[in-house]
Amino acid sequence: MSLKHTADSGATTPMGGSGQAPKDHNSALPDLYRTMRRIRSFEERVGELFVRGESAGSMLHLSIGEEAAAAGICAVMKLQDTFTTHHRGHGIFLARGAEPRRMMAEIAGKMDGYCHGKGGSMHIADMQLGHLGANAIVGGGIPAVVGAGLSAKRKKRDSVSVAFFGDGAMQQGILYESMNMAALWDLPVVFVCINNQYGMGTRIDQATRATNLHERALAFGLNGHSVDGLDVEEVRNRARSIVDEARGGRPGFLAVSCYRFYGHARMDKSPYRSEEEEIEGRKKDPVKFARDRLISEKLAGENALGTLDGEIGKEMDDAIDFAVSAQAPSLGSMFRDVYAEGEPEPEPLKIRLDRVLARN
Ligand SMILES: Cc1ncc(C[n+]2csc(CCOP(=O)(O)OP(=O)(O)O)c2C)c(N)n1
Ligand SMILES: [Mg+2]
Repeated sequence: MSLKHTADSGATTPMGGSGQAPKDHNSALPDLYRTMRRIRSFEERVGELFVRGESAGSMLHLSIGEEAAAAGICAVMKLQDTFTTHHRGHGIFLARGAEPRRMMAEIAGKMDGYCHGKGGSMHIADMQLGHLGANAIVGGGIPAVVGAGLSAKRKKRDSVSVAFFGDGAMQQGILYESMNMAALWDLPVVFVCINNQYGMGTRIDQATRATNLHERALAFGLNGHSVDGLDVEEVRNRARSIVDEARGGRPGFLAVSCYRFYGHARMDKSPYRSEEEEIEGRKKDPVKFARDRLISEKLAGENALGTLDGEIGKEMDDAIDFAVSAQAPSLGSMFRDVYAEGEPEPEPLKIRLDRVLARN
């Protein structure tokens, strides 16, 4: 899938099926639903990759329940825009046009991955798609968009840079330095906080008294808003004005509230929250909400949606098969693409270790 599909052209193709005539030929909802459905299916396969022992590293953070933030905001970004993500960024990259095969291969630590297996789930990047990098340090990706925004402004490029991060980053000082500079220099930058209510096992109201997150951005002179991440169209509409205004030099902030359906990472069974809470939280399902609306608005029928789900399932099955059978990087390629061209490569660890041990 190319970026063209996810960029909001305003002219989308509603899905027919079940003999129902599409009602609104200009609705973006079918495309938004498709993006969210692909994210959900991809994440389910990532979980499978882990269970099969095929993922590189033990930490995998799924964005199930957060699909509307990724789909809604990426839909209003343009091809030339750039972004960074936090450690829970698979869905955002998919919504920006990443190929599932190359993403899955990266998560499996294989040569065919976006970073030849050296980035993995939490450090994936691709300059061609404007992905300036996922980052495992909470808040770590935020300052990079200020630099990208400054560069775009100085070079008079029509490009917005968006930082995606979790509610945990709202307690990090780097966010405030970044928001301050973006506001002071009128940079084309947007800060997006995906508020899934938890930072690992800590609920947001155990981490801060100030839970109206956008108010902090307002205090810095940003165009700050909050939106409910249940309704992807609402997210898209709110994001559109914020991103458009940022393009004109008014930086923005958007907090999207949602619920982290599962544990922090694959090993976490969420012992710190009750079953009742999880059942209630998972009712806030943006994929189901969009599906129900497609049907009630007669934008799609059950049959067409079933066919679409099947197609997406196949696409993601193919991605996991591809990743599992792909080649692992060779030991000799350990430092390739890690240092700038012309820089001397460091001594491989094993050689260094052997040398140190031989000295003692
Ligand atoms: C600076 C820093 N402190 C602590 C950690 C450990 N850590 C990893 S993820 C995480 C929680 C992040 O929560 P949030 O930002 O809300 O993102 P979410 O996992 O909910 O998507 C923490 C504390 C870290 N990676 N970086
Ligand atoms: Mg969180």
